Amino acid sequence: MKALLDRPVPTTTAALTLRRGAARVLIDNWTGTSTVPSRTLYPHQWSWDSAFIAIGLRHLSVRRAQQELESLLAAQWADGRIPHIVFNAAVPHDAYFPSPDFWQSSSAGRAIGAPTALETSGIVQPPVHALAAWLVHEADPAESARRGFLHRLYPRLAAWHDYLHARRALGDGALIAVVHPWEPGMDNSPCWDKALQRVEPAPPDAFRRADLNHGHPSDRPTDVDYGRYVRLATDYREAGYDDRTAPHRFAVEDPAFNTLLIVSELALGKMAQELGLANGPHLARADELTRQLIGRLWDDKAGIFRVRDLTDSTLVDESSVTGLIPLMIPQLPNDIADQLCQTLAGPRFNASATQLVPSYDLNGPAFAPHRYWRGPAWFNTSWLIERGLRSHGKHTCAARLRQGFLADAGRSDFAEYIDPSTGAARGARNFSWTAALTLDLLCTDGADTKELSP
Ligand code: 9WN
Repeated sequence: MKALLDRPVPTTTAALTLRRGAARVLIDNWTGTSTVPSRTLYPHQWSWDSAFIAIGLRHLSVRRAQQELESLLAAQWADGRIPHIVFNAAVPHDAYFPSPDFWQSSSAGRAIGAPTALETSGIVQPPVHALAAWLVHEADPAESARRGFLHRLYPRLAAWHDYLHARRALGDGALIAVVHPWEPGMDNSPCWDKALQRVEPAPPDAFRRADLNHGHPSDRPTDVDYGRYVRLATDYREAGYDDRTAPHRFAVEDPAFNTLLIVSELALGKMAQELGLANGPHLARADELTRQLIGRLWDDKAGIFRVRDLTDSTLVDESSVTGLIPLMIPQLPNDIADQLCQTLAGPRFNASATQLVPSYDLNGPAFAPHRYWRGPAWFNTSWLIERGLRSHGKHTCAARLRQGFLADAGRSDFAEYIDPSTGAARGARNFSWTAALTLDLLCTDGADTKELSP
């Protein structure tokens, strides 16, 4: 454990204290093979959490960061999907809902290649993994080469992206659709409300929530939301998790999910180059997805990207943090990047109590400062935006966001999220991605992000 704390670090006392606190969270949340997001609320391995965690762990131990990603990929399905949860068999079923006996992956998903030796969920989360793998590789290229890290990861990550392109381009073009509100990782965002209205909630006595054992009901999604989540997941399971036959009564194109795929395609392009392989489809896919993201989701009048509801093919008239994350795309036209920066600094997202970016329009009709993804400011989305600002040369805004992030992370005991109107910590404390991304910001300290430019 001491060795983890001994890698080179920033030197001011405050930064050292913050770094030690963040490292402590990651050490405490390590299970031996991966890191739980939170010891209380989320006692298993989550897909996009592990990618963010690996990005931070690389500053403590590159080997551990590699293991974080490799343990997740060990649960990849034969059709290429990376499940959103990998269950730890040693954790009692009632510690988290929905548990393995709800998803039944090894039996219900068997025909399409779910692993038989472990249990997972059947849905996915945003594809930030290839970006994470590339950043882990770059932290120590010699160690990466010695262990054949990219060599092992590249085909698996390519299969993951192939799954998304082959099975999830459900609209009129190449953009990927998410089919459950847990898939974009922003569970109860107001952006899903309209599409969810069409889904009949499962009755409350059909399931028992475990999140309320640890989280406050006013912070968490409502029971009606949960009923709809359960209904959608049950329908998917009953179709054997097969996208060719599943009803997918909720299907939306989400800007952040597609942005992370674009950035991860660029990372796969870099990996192919490093491995001396042909470039593959990655750069062409990134270009085409970017073109369609702008064509299908950009709302020029509102200065933000919108979610597209595929049932009636309309843009959802809500402004959420998801619509700012395309700033991460290096080839985003300058005029769009400029408009996104204005939106970020304007009344919808400029919170009084924090520099972090609220998850939803502060003046929007559904704004709720405590309730999960309906207002609170999350650290991972702010980390993505900080990176985007830097990649577009907006260094002053990026520095302000970075400083605010670090101050709030320390002050809040690495909270899951904070109330943007009071700055109060909410949700779980000692939350892994908050700690991991704190380490990353401390250790990269505004370094260039040009590495993914095509
Ligand atoms: C459902 C683990 C996950 C994050 C998600 C966040 C929350 C789960 C839940 O926790 O979702 O996947 O039970 O609410 O919304 O982004 O990956 O930290």
